[in-house]
Amino acid sequence: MRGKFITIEGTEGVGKTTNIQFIQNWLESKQLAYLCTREPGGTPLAEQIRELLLAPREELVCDTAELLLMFAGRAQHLNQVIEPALTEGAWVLCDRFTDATYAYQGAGRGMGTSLIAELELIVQGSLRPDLTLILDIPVELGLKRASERSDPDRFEQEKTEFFDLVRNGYLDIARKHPDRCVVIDASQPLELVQRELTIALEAFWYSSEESG
Ligand code: Z5A
Repeated sequence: MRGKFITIEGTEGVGKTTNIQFIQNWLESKQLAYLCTREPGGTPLAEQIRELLLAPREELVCDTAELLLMFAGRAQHLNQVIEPALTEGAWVLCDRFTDATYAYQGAGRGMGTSLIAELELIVQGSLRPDLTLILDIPVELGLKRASERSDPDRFEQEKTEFFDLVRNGYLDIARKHPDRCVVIDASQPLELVQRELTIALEAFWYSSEESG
């Protein structure tokens, strides 16, 4: 049976990395074969594209170049890693996917949705995540958490207004796709965030067991 595709999303400092380990423990508790991966990245070539995208640089990166690099990495990642794993029956847990493109490039950079939707169709065909966990946090709190962690990459150097647009972009996606998106208040203490994650994962697990 084909595996399930779970993505985790959110703006800066929402705690994706922290909670991915928790989700991996949940997948193990269900004795599911799974693969954990990330975007941009996930294959040697796509990881090189990630380095190009995240490195702070003096040259201005134009929005279209940024968008195409995101989808170039995604095409490789899907072809080499995600599709083969799902076909073999493994569950795939991916740290960011195309919703990040709608939120960061579409809403944050102001590129809109139509070009992204075209590229999504070319690169992914009908493939979409089965479950998307959106960790939501007020932008100021997320930036504070992220700043205590490491030197800012090219995206983290953006202004608060950019991340407000990104956050609204994610909330729009959740409104448009309530069938697969669950928004979790990530400003809560970690135990409460993880309790909500467990509820969402268990509900998804039972519905996928029922549907076969
Ligand atoms: N990007 C894009 O533009 N378009 C695309 O299509 C894709 C990506 C796919 C790299 O992503 C960049 O690529 C990203 C968008 C862009 N922009 N940036 N920057 P990334 O996912 O690799 O980078 P990231 O957003 O910085 O993710 P991260 O490293 O996973 O960080 P995080 O979500 O903030 O997670 P964290 O390190 O677990 O948490 C941050 C801190 O908060 C840490 O000290 C935790 O201990 C703390 N924390 C976490 N949860 C809590 C709670 N509940 N309470 C208190 N403290 C907490």
